[in-house]
Amino acid sequence: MAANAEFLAPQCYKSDIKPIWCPGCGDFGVLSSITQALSESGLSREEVAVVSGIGCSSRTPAYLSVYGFHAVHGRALTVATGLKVARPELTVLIATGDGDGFSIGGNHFLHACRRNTDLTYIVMDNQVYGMTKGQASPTTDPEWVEGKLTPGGTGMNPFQPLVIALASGATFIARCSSGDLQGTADTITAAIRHPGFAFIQVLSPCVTFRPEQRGWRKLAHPAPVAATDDAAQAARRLLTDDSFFTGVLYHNPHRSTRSPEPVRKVHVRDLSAGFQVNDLDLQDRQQEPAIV
Ligand SMILES: Cc1ncc(C[n+]2csc(CCOP(=O)(O)OP(=O)(O)O)c2C)c(N)n1
Ligand code: SF4
Ligand SMILES: [Mg+2]
Repeated sequence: MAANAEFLAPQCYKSDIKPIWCPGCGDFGVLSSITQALSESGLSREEVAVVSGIGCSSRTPAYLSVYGFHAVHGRALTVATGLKVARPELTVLIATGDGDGFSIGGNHFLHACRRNTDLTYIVMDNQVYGMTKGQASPTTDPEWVEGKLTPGGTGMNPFQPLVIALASGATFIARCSSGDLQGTADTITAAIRHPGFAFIQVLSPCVTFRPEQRGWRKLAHPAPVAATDDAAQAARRLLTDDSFFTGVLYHNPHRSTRSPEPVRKVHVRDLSAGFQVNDLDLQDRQQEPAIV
């Protein structure tokens, strides 16, 4: 807990807005785990920002009383990275979904892992686009035939977010189940403490478009071995696990994050000096043909 920090109960991090998620949606559990983790971390509301993209899961910032930013689809990580660089003293979390994070935002995922900026990236994975009413996402099983746009299944190899995070350079990789409130809260707390890019895939059922996912709660089970800091060992484990191992699966505290340079405060009137046109520029311009 930060020195002199006043203890805030999990409930204090919730806003007055009532979630409009479908009854039984896994995202309720993730919201509770986030507030529990913020309370356990002893952070004041002013010390935290939660950024999202677009989707049911991306509604999360509205339900919290910390700083929030609802970015455009697929761009949560870009906004969060910029925020962390400009305000390094803030604890920045990203709460988003598999469509937002791995499809339209997939490119940013790779480079956020490479940069290893000190962020906590929580992806509520329900293997579907919930908000737009049930299309396949990158993590969807290729044989799922209920998708509105893919009646014969996608036939495509599912995206493996944990393996991709490892290959791209993330230094903290975990999987949780939204049904395990305390386990997810503990993992988020550990991710907040980790000084680098922490990625958490939370299996969070979409009970409306993937009702069979209600069974995930029972399938999820703690990984039988502790987290490793050996990338080759982690790769072998991630490629062979049953997709329901939970807990921190890879943790490398040795690769340091690059701390952003302190932001230089420049007065607006001093900025104009950089834009002054000198005599040489003017002479060049006079010789340029006019553009009509
Ligand atoms: C540029 C753009 N393209 C498409 C959309 C439509 N859209 C809104 S949410 C969404 C998918 C969200 O899926 P996911 O991130 O998995 O969130 P979920 O609703 O499942 O939690 C899409 C395609 C959009 N809002 N903006
Ligand atoms: S559509 Fe699915 S993901 Fe969206 S709120 Fe309903 S259950 Fe949750
Ligand atoms: Mg989704």
